[in-house]
Amino acid sequence: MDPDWLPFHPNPSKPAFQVPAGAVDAHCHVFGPAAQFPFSPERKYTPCDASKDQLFALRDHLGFSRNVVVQATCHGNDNRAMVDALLHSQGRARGVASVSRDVTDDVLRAMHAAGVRGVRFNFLKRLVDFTPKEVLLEIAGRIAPLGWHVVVYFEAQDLPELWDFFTALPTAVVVDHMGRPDVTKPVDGPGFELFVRLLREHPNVWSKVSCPERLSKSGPPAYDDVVPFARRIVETFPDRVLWGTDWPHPNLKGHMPDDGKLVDFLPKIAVTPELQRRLLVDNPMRLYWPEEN
Ligand code: 0GY
Repeated sequence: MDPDWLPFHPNPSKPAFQVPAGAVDAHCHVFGPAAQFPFSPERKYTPCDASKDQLFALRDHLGFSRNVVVQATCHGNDNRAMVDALLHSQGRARGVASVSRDVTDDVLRAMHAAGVRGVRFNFLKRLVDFTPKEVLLEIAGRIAPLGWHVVVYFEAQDLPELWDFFTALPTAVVVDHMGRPDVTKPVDGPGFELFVRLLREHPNVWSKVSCPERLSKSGPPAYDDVVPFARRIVETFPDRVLWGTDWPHPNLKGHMPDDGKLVDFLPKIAVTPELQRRLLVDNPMRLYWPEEN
């Protein structure tokens, strides 16, 4: 099937910003190759193939040391492509899986051995069909004893309805892309304030400050309208923020970012070497490679 979104940038620039030694790209994906790892029949979009070798080449090109490979909806609950990437990473990749309530303990243990450290719950109606909250809570209860966390992806307008569910989760909770704020609204307005309150009142909640290319209305390469939002989260919660490229930028309409320019966005949202080290090294290492701390 032809891809129904843009192909990833064929030749990303070399970033001007040099990431600190040991930096982790904590949100990226692998897709297919479809001939080996077919996409889910229930998927809402069909991506391009984006292989582990291409991901590892990008990691090296951008100056990163490690990856966190996040299961995306186009592969459903079939985690084989992601796990295959972890197994071929020489310990330099960890993963976040999607599972159903009938996943067996043996499968969870095998994924743990491969490097999986979390499950992802996706609440975007354009990406997934509805799963009852009690099913998700049951899954969270199953993965908690493994020391895993839950990654959640939702849109800002759904936070009030999801609040009680998120705050009942028994694990660390990592929010994708700052809960997708409306960046045309004030950074200190009620919408984003609610998200800040979630992190302030719940020390187990973390945020990825990634994906300016999805959130921006002012557009590339500066993504200026996203800066105050990401900067506020980085400076208020410096020990609970993560960043990732989101390569290969699935399901992105409009423009395809140059990954080198995305890396050059980093010093605008983490403005000191100390904040940059926490965001790119200390925090992801604590969550995904705690045994090395
Ligand atoms: C992302 C964003 C998107 C896609 C998915 O799992 C997915 O399919 O997360 C999106 O469409 O906003 O983080 O990869």
